[in-house]
Amino acid sequence: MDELLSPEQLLSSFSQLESEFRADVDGAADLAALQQVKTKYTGKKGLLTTGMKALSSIAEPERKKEFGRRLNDLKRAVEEAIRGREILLREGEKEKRLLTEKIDITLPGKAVPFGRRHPINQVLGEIKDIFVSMGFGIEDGPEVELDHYNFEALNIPKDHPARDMQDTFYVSDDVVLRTHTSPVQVRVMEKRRPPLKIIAPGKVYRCDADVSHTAMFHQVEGLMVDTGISFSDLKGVLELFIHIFFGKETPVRFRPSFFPFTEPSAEVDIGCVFCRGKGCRVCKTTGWLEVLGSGLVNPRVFDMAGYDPSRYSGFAFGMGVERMTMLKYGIDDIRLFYENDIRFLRQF
Ligand code: 2NM
Repeated sequence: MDELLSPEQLLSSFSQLESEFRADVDGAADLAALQQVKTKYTGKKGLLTTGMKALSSIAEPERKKEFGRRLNDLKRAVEEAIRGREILLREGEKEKRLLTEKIDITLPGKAVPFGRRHPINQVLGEIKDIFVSMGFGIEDGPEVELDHYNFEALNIPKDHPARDMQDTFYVSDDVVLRTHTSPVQVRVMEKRRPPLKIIAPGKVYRCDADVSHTAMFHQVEGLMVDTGISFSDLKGVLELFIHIFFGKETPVRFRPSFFPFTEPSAEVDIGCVFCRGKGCRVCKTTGWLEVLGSGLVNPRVFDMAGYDPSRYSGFAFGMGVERMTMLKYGIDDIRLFYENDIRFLRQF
């Protein structure tokens, strides 16, 4: 069929095509076979395509016209037959798939492994909720902090051991990684007038690492300032917090201590959760565990923040979230929180 045919040859092969294409189309058993039939008739070198080219060899206009019309009709018929067959074959293949690809919808599904919040974040959320329920607002600030806010404004003197390179990460001479979240509270005092009732939760950094210390840990510090705030307010708020967090039967005591930013200062102990106060290795036989530092804000801190110490008083406190979590769940090594051992983390 490649070389040009005479009009007579053309006509005879044409009649043959008319009678044969249906058998070809209907004989195509699948879509691949049908594609071959498609190529045979309407492809670049297909019978109909070459037929069209052969039109030019017919000299007589009437015959040429007649022949052209029949060729066009035939082309339409072929294309329509192929389309029809294609629909039929697709239906059939779909039918076959539906029969063979049956799925058992009664089989149990694949279990999706659920993640959970890190225990430190869970406890951090619990602590925040307790203070929010008492009317404290939540504040945050930079983790890379000026020496001024981290030490100077908190009345921590230049020769204080906390300022040592051994304990503090220095970024430059006057910039440090904050060693507590107190600088957040200093920044808030600078911006706002009393009354103030805030907590500052967040990450802090100390150059330290053993079973009870990591270079990064979490703190929640709190500050309440108003006229007439006394040590009773401090005791009331912290006792209530401990009774909600550890349970209302937990023994609490306040023990005199010292911080440069509070005067007087107190450390808060709870009855040892490991030995129930009998005395053990963890509480070093005292029956008590230290959980919080606290005190009435040092007038010098108020002075530097621009608050009049003769008019305002306030209390402040601070706690380590990792330590609170360890005591709540009886964990003896702080490093477990940061080893990403899923067997440990899954228990919370
Ligand atoms: C503690 C213990 C005692 C404290 C003091 C202040 C501020 F900014 F008001 F001076 N914020 N936090 C404070 C007081 C923190 O942590 C053991």
